[in-house]
Amino acid sequence: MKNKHKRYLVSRIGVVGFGRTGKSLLDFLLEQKECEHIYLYNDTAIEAPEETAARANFESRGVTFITGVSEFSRLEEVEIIILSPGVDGRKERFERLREKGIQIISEIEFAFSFIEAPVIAITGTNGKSTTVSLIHHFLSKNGFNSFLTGNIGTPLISEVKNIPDNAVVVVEVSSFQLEEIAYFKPHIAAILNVTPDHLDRYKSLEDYYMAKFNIGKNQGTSDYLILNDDDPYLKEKEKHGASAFPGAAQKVWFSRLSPDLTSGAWLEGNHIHLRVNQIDDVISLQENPLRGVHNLENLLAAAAAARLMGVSATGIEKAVKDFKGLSHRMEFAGKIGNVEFINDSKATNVDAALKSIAGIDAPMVLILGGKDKGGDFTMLWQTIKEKVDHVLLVGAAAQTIHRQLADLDNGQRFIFVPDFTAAVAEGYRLLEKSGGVVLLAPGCASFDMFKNFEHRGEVFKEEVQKLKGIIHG
Ligand code: UMA
Ligand code: ADP
Repeated sequence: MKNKHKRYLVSRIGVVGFGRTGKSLLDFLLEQKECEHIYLYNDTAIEAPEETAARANFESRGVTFITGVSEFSRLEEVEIIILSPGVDGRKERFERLREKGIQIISEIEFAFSFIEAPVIAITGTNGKSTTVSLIHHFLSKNGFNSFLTGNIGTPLISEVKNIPDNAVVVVEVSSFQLEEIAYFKPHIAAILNVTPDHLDRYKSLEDYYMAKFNIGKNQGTSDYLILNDDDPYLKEKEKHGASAFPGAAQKVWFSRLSPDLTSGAWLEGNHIHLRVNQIDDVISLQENPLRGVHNLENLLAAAAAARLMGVSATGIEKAVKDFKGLSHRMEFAGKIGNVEFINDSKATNVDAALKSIAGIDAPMVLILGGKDKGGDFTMLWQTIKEKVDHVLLVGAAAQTIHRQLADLDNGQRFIFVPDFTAAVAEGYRLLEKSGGVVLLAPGCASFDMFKNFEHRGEVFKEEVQKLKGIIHG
């Protein structure tokens, strides 16, 4: 680990947010022993027993805690503030701090200043976790020392001290993490897609997309930016020529739908055709274990990134075969008779749900609903009409979704269910005779009924197993 710039280890530093990111930042700063005063600010009081224990531990090591919005102005005492991703640094209260000369950066910006190894950074509305996991797998299986971190669950800063210069860092980055970057410069970056999401945080879609485009802003001509040729917004941007995407990286386009790309990565039947740096390669997907059309897009982007990093096409092809899909993404959740249950709890926005539905060809019952993030459910209208026999509506957004899709309802397609026990039982009942798939692709966040999307997926799987027990005795 090096400190390339030395710029961020100042005497008085502030960390905002006492979640995974905040705690990892505090650990790191304390180990460095370079900052004289370390402050932790959190909007809400820290009260849960495991949290108070963590707080006491950090306090005993010299961290000053500031909690409660009324105490926010005490952050004026610091020189630099590092934000957790969940904290919106464009709010007026942070603007006021900037006006006083305080620099505000995100955790990935801070962490990056200690990394010498090449960084592969992946963003996009959907498919980030799957794609970074694929890249990490392709690299690891082919002799690279790969580190998988970021929004997928482990803050980059928590890995920094373990990353030797000869490693490769594969980092999933969200738009939140990209908002406050200054020098963050991945060697290979990708924008997988941009579709509406997080409209509870962004004023407009353009705002949200621009945060994602930040990923390439510091890239130079020897770096690469991988982009989705099938994404209407990205394609439209491309028409603006050199100014379309910030930064100077070489663009590598991938496409599931256009076999006529002249370079980049595209699908030819059951193969990926790669043409990067004028070299052609073909990768067979004959033994691709991943379900769903969207995963073909993730495979195209991941194969391009791994190839650019120097993994051979044969190496990628071998690695595809034994990739274990991630939990809660098109995950097989059980089978009762001829009814299969699929857990895509991570489909937390409308476009993800759309892709999940599109990937299934069987009589289908869809479980939709949860905490609404401002999504436009009318986008599902056509696909539901074509592919879904019944929609089970659950959770806080159930009425909103029903209102938006009411035209589709001939009185039979939509059914309100109170919880996941009822959803699983009803899904089974509806398909018992014909056979088919009960798909959990909620198109919403989980926080109305669950701790997170993992919790929701686990409950779904448990309910399937319970029902199986009841039916098979
Ligand atoms: N807090 C404030 N003020 C605020 C917001 C939050 O004080 O305005 C405090 C909360 O009280 C809490 C802490 O900040 O104590 C939580 O910080 P956080 O929300 O940034 O959560 P972390 O635990 O640090 O997790 C973050 C990411 N969370 C978010 O982006 C919301 C995790 O992504 C990520 O895995 C983790 O860092 C490690 O990098 C989760 C996520 O939902 C999975 N991401 C979104 C997504 O994937 O759609 C972007
Ligand atoms: P992210 O980390 O961006 O949330 P994941 O790989 O965890 O992405 O996938 C989340 C959900 O998004 C999946 O459950 C699936 O429904 C959907 N999805 C995955 N890849 C794509 C893609 N390339 N395009 C659209 N939807 C996708």
